[in-house]
Amino acid sequence: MKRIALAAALVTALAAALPALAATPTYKGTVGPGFTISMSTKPTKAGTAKLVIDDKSSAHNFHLTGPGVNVKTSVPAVGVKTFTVNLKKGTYKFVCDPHASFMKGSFTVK
Ligand SMILES: [Cu+2]
Repeated sequence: MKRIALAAALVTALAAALPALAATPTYKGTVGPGFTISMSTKPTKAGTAKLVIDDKSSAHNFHLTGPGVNVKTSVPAVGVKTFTVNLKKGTYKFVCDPHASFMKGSFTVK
């Protein structure tokens, strides 16, 4: 009986934890392979967000800065990198550092 009670308690704890995890919004960013940088959807609300960045070029990177956030992929690295950030009110900018004058974008959190 003890084992069943423990299992039931675990299921209850997991059920309580899962919606919180699932609620973290995920946003995708892409840089390369050409001279392009973009986010398919942009965050608009403050709070924890997961950024999945697909860096497709060894000549570019994805660098996001804004209130409380400064995350980037490295220029020579290629691949998918995930960042968890705590977004606050304000404007966030993403650039490719070597080509920041024209490979850039932004979004505003309200
Ligand atoms: Cu670039």
